[in-house]
Amino acid sequence: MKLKKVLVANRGEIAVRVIRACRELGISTVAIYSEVDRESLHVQMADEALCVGPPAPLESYLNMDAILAVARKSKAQAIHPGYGFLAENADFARRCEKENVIFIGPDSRALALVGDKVASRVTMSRAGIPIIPGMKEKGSDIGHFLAEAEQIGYPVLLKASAGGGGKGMRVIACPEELAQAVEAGKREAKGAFGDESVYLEKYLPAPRHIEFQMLADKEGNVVHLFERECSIQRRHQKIVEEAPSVALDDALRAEMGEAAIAVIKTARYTNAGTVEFLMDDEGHFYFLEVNARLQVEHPVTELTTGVDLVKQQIFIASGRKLNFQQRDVNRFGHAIECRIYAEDPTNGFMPSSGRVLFLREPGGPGVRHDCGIYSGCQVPVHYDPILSKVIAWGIDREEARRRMLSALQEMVILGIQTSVGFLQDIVSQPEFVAGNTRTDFLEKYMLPWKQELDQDLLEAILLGAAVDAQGKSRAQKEGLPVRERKISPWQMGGGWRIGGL
Ligand code: MV4
Repeated sequence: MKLKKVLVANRGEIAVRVIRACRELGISTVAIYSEVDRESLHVQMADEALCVGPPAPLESYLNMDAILAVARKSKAQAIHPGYGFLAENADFARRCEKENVIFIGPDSRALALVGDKVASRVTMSRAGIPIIPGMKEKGSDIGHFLAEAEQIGYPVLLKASAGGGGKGMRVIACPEELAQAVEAGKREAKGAFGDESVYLEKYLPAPRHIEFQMLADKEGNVVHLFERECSIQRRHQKIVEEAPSVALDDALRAEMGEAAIAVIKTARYTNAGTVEFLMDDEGHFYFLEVNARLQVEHPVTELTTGVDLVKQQIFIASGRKLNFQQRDVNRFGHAIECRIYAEDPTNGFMPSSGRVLFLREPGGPGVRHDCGIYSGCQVPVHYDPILSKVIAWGIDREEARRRMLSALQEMVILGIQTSVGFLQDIVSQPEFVAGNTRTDFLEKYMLPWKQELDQDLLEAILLGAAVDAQGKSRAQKEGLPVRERKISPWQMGGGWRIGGL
């Protein structure tokens, strides 16, 4: 079936990314937005846009009734959920199935299976896929946990079965710590996922996080598009990702790729997905979980394989067979992605919000900028603070890294705090240059962090302040009110509106 209209159930840079893919395919798009996102970039870029509610995510981007009502009203045939929000929600996928709207993602059955960590550990282990040693059922009473921990061997890691992304995780070093950790973990899991089931795994110190990008059509054809390494994370938020991983050779890559295909086939999973593994320094790898969505870091795979993942998602959802096989998939060069967050790395990564007074986007050979903001836009406090992603491609890792550094140096965002300076420092670290990117990278080499005020940065700040002051004094001279929203060319540059919006 050829899709004519797709509802994009997300905001920010990923909504923009999906809208672009649709436009390229001649599919018209319907954006949804909350009351604070009326002027957001994704709203401006879509063909139609409808408000789904107040700023709180539960009342807007997570509001299934409102979103499905927009789908009906706009006659959209399919919904692309992006990442986060409803992307991995089996109930939402089921509701779409009931209402005959295509959910661009796996079906509700596959979503429910991969969303249950214990169930997928059992399923994958039966299929011969290596899993981290540990429990294959949800823990019951404290005696049960104690016996299992004894068998696994301390330290153990407590995880939420409904979780993912590290929420509710606790390292337990000895039996004395167990009871309290289990109680706290259950409470946290209940609060975060509405499900208090927890279980224990062997704790692996400082593993590498390696994930395989997968595509599976509805006829059972499955391919992998090689791996990404995403070991540089802060509180389970990835910050820098790359492809390929420096830790794999071709033999290990092929072996893990085979295992990843087996995971997807075992789960009878369709559409785009990611199979996550943890790997220790001896090259032992273990299946961790399936991420049932388009991932934030998908562009590093796109730049190294040439496959447009969003277009593939749309093709698969419309029932098309994959038009290439595993042997047709090639890798070329190296890609690195840095996530630009609205947060203050000098102040505990406090989220920053407000008006973007000025944006200069990075460019040049091999540089891609997936961006959800513009000069003059408002960054609300209510959502994930990701503003944009800079992705650099090079013939090898060092060329990609230098292009990344250059791109981050070009980039200017005035008006809010961002992670741009912090990222410049990460990709300049000797340990990053050497590829020593374990999950403990940030705490080991980067924290606490202070911005070094070099001459260029100082000049940029002074220029910004001067221009702002000039705008204010002119406003005063001309008898205009000096408002809280400061008058400056930065703001005027972005203060335009598209007619009708
Ligand atoms: C682990 C682990 C060590 N041992 N499991 C973090 C997020 C979630 N998806 C799984 N995570 C981990 N699971 C065992 N048995 C360490 C982590 C982990 C981690 C994994 C990948 C990247 C960054 C990380 C940071 C802290 C902990």
